[in-house]
Amino acid sequence: MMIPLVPVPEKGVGHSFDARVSNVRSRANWMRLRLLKMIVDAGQGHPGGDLSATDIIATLYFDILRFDAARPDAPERDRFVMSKGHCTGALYSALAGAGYFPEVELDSYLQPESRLNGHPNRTYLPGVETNTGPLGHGLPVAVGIAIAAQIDKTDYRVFVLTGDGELQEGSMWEAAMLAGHRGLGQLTVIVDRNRLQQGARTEDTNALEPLADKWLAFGWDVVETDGHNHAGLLQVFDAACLPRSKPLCIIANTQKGHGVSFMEDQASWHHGVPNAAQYAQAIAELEAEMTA
Ligand SMILES: Cc1ncc(C[n+]2csc(CCOP(=O)(O)OP(=O)(O)O)c2C)c(N)n1
Ligand SMILES: [Mg+2]
Repeated sequence: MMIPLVPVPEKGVGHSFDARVSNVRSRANWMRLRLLKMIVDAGQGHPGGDLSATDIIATLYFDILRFDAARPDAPERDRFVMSKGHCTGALYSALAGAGYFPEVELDSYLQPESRLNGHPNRTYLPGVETNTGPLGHGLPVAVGIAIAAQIDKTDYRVFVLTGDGELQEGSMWEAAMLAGHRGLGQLTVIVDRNRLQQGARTEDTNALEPLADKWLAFGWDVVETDGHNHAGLLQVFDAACLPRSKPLCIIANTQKGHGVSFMEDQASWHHGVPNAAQYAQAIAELEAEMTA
């Protein structure tokens, strides 16, 4: 099945707020359809975490981030680091939609010799900032990138998307402490707060709460938002792009599997592949969402 790119206005600047919301909404819906097809075709994937992150990533790639897909190494580009590197369905569909490589290449997801590995690899694929997949690596690298920006007095921004289960890695807090100490105002972390990790709830496994207080104690600003509300995400990201003297943590309250009813808030869909009937239901639900 070919899922066409929805014709939408170009990125945020110069468009009304309503047009920006509508653009991100269309793109997120397209990403959901596209990443589910990738997972079904590949016979494997992480649909739960892909779908919880989709609205955040769509807002960044199709409105907020400044980049030129034809020049993926342009020094002035904003950086996006996918610290929750297992969610490549969401990342690759956004990169293809943003023009980093042809959409048709998404069909090679997880196939032998494909550039579209289960975990993103910057040496293979344009647009991938750093290799991730082992949890706890993306934020430390992003802090290094933001320190370089601070030293070089350049104005690019660094955005990092982390899972909430990923915050059980000690390396994340070591990096957070340094970012607070250095006052890395160009750095923004978004926590995909879906409250599930691989097989269980975060709070039953190794509780994170009070999560906002932890970031505050490490010298960060913190804001909480609904990670599926495109208008709210745009407002929070617009504010995040203003000059700051501290790093910012956005706790985005999300739902694993969001947008596909039988996957929502189910640990069992961390991994998983819909069967034919489930896939048909998922497509029907997502298409209905766009015509609602
Ligand atoms: C260091 C490390 N340990 C274990 C894993 C296996 N693993 C992949 S995803 C995952 C759960 C991650 O949960 P979370 O960060 O909350 O991601 P999300 O809910 O967004 O999928 C685990 C344990 C890994 N990739 N890296
Ligand atoms: Mg999680």
